[in-house]
Amino acid sequence: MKKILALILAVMTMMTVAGCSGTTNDTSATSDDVKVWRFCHEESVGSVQDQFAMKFKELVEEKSGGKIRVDVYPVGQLADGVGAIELLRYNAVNFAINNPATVATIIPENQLLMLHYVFSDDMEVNRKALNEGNATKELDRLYTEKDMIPLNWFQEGFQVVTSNFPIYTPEDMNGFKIRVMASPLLIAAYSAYGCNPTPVPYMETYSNLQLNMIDGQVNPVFAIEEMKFYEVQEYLNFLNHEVFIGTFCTNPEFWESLTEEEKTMVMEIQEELDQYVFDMQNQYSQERLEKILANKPSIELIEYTDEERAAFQEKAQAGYDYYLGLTGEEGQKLLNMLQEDIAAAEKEVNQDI
Ligand code: 6CS
Repeated sequence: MKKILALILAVMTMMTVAGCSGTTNDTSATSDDVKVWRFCHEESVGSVQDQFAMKFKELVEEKSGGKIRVDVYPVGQLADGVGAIELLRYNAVNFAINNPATVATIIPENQLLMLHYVFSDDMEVNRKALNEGNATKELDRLYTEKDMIPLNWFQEGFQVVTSNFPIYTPEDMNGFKIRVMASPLLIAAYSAYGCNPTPVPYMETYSNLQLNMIDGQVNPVFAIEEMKFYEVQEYLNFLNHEVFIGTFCTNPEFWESLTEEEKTMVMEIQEELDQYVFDMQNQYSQERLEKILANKPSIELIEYTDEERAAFQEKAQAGYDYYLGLTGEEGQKLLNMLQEDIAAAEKEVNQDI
């Protein structure tokens, strides 16, 4: 608790020194009566999360006729992924994008979204399941109980394993020291392939790879490009086993302080952003891969046949057992819901074709 208060105090001081408003959604916050909303995320400038935040800023400022200003804090400037959750819950920031790993210790059930091979290979299907399904609605409820309100669940691309040796079978991963985000489920899931999963902060991953403290890591293509992980890795292994999910959140204290008009504006903007971020992650997955190949033509891409993937899928079952052991009935209910959501979305998308 003391640590959280110290973090919040440090951040508030930093924002005041930087000339930002002192209190949230407070019209007296700036001399010209402009309300200031604060938005933080952990990714680089120009990343998927950053583009989302900057578009949100543009739309809020435009639609409010300049009455609201959005200050975006990227690159974990205010706090790393886990720290940013506390800033959001205590309303030191008003909006944040987080991911299931950063919330894992607060809401273990949400690790459902990192189970291997739980999602479809078709991003449109996943989008429908995340937007319209019951599993995210149930997660919304669990998040709200913990002082976070999810406004949008979106994909940032498939997770890709990078390494200095080719990975064709789970056996090739034996003893592989892979950097993962700090989630107990991810540790269990990668251990099931024989890996030695090691949590390392995002911003320290490049230097850990460079110094051979770790052998590889896992992230979407756009992140592998912008964080330069490819410079110190030889293989991109496209297992398509996990989808990186971003959660755009606010908190109840801030939300309740908004007028009905402001709430409606935010909800309309998040709907617009849903299409925007979907198109962007699609475009980034292609463009950033081309950039990696242009900068490092020697890098090898490994793709898998259904049969080769089946060997990984079989091992991935241990991750499900771990998840269900950890979360019990609530976890089982959520898993059933997500699988039904994906099956229903698959049906709908295929009917549309
Ligand atoms: O791997 C990570 O820790 C980070 N990856 C991405 C794509 N976004 C933020 C996150 O913390």
